[in-house]
Amino acid sequence: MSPRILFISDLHLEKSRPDITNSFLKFLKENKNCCSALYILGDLFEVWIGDDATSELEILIAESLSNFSDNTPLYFLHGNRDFLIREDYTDTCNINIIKDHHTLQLENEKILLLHGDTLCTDDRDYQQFRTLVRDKVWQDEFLSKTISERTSYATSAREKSQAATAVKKEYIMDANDNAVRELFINHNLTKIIHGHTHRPAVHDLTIKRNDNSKIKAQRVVLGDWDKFGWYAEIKDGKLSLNSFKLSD
Ligand code: LP5
Ligand code: MN
Repeated sequence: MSPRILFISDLHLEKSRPDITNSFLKFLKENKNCCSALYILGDLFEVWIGDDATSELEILIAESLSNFSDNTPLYFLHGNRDFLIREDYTDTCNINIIKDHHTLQLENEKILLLHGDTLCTDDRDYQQFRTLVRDKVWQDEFLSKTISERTSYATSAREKSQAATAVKKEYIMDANDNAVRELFINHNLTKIIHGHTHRPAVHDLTIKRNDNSKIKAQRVVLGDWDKFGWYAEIKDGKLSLNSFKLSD
């Protein structure tokens, strides 16, 4: 049997959205034992302030992922909301952390997996913020604060982000065409899967190499789970993007 591999991102799980949590638990139940791997490409949680700040929701998700992983390997790469997830938590989920920009080697091809925020190169303010918060020294210092201090920082960061994104031009918050092209060329592959932009789509592209030769390529963008849940699937060697209505 050819492998069936699933990809999801941007669930933004949070206490105030039990519909998303329930739909995710159902998704895990339905796909347990009938796929060969599940990749979570970032922003599984709405906000993550440290592995020591887990409560009921995070524990429930860890148990459900660990249960799913009995027969199926699970992989996670960081998003811009949950980049502080570390092994203390993922060990309890039995999920493997992979690097953002992970090359998945299949029998006949390679697929690049990423969260997608690194492609938004026109968003200078965000890229500056990203560089700051991905720095290990900054992270260790942040994680040494009390949970209550970290909660207020995160709340303030969310408010600032919401204010900033409300007035940013749409194209600034989307993947930059040149960054996409460079990714295909530098990694020498023809398929990438990412989330983050909340613009679910399958982009069929023609990429012009530096020697002017052309290659056909595909960029699959996962959607955020809000009214619908989204997943990409590789089945019988074909890559597709799928959605379903969230349950209550
Ligand atoms: O997340 P989203 O979809 O709203 O927008 C993103 C980019 N914003 C972010 C910021 C996160 O939402 C903040 C929450 C992180 C949770 C982690 C908690 C621990 C860290 C606490 C940090 C102090 O990623 C947004 C992009 C958009 O995607 C589209 O790509 O545009 O980028 C911004 O909005 C960046 C702003 O332009 C500038 C940065 C605002 C944050 C400033 C933090 C200041 C800290 C406050 C301390 C008092
Ligand atoms: Mn994101």
